[in-house]
Amino acid sequence: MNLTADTSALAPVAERLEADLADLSGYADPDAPGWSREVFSEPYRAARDWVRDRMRDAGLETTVDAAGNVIGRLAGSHGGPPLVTGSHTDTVHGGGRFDGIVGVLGAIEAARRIRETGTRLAHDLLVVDFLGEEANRFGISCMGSRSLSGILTPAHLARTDTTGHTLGQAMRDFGADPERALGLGWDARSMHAFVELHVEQGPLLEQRGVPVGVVTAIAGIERLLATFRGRADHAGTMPMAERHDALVAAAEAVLTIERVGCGAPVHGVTTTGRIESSPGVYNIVPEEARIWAETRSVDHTWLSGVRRTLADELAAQAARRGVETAVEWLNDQDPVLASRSVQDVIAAGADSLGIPWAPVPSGAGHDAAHMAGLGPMGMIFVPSHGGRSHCPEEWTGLGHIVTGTHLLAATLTHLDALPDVAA
Ligand code: HGY
Ligand code: MN
Ligand code: MN
Repeated sequence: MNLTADTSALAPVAERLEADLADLSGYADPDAPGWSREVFSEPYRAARDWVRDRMRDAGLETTVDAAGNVIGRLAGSHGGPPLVTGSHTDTVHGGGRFDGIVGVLGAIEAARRIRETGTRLAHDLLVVDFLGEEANRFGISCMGSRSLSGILTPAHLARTDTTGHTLGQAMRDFGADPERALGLGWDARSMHAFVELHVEQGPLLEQRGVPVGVVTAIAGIERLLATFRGRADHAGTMPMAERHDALVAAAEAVLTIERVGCGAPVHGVTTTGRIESSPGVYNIVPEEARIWAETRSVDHTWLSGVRRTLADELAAQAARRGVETAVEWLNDQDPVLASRSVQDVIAAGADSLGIPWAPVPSGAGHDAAHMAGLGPMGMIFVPSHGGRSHCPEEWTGLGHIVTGTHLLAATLTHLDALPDVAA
């Protein structure tokens, strides 16, 4: 791919990026571990006010849409379908300082460098801090990008947390307009292209000693709630062979879920995140148990196969113990391929800047997966130390963030120069 623009001048101002990362990390829940900034929390609200100010300082015209997405716009010379970049600033409970944050602050710095170098883009550039990317207490992830891609539904808004509060109420309390958010969907192909900078959240780049990943696909996510119904009995008198122990059946299922998750051809994982049983006392054989699990893969066929395998095996294993099962599935998202064209532009941009790169799948979900419905999508990964993420130990060195931000600015400039970007 022959790129025209010389993008070496778009290198970020490392000290400014470092200061932004430190400032944003300061908006965290003092009573929670790590750098917790969960969606709808007060630290999250304050952080987004700060992000909006940073966008303004960068010369972006800022708005907050009905879904609560904070959007900064750098006007292009001839408008048309915008170039879009961005990520999220909410964290998981006990999260770190880089997941999502690198993509928002990197995008703001890229926009600053494009302006400061007098680089005139043809297309408008939109920098987005998407509302609530992380799976929240309502069980819904990527609320802001779902709204923009037209897949936020009334059923999503009606989902309740353990207190009976609905997602719609939480969005309203936060200042969003959930009913209008349902109709916010942009038209398909309404973007020139979308590129998200993100930390890898896995070990591949660091293990290979490569500073940049060009994402090939984003994993699909299927979640399940399995309920096991056995029989309560006296724990001291009922012989072992005559029990219908729901918790043992659930524990066996957890090991089956782990076994089934091994051996995927490209990328596939399974995780049981939670187990509960009742009545939950020493001297009664557990009558009921529940497990919450998920399976992910970039491979649609493998993912569908795992659903069938788990449904069959969990029921058969429990039945051998005289325990009934019910498995509810929730599709969080399907696997999404990154645009070949955008991957090629990222790779060519890296080559022109002398940045080594490698193609990598994303086992993590991202707003990019939903934005792919609106135009050609690509992602740039930078390494996560030890592959750790969704924990206070999450770490990505400033050098990697500077490299990724430079490549983001270059990629946006190269994409802008293309009359059209193939999906
Ligand atoms: O769960 C995920 O993959 C993402 O971090 N929300
Ligand atoms: Mn993320
Ligand atoms: Mn995350």
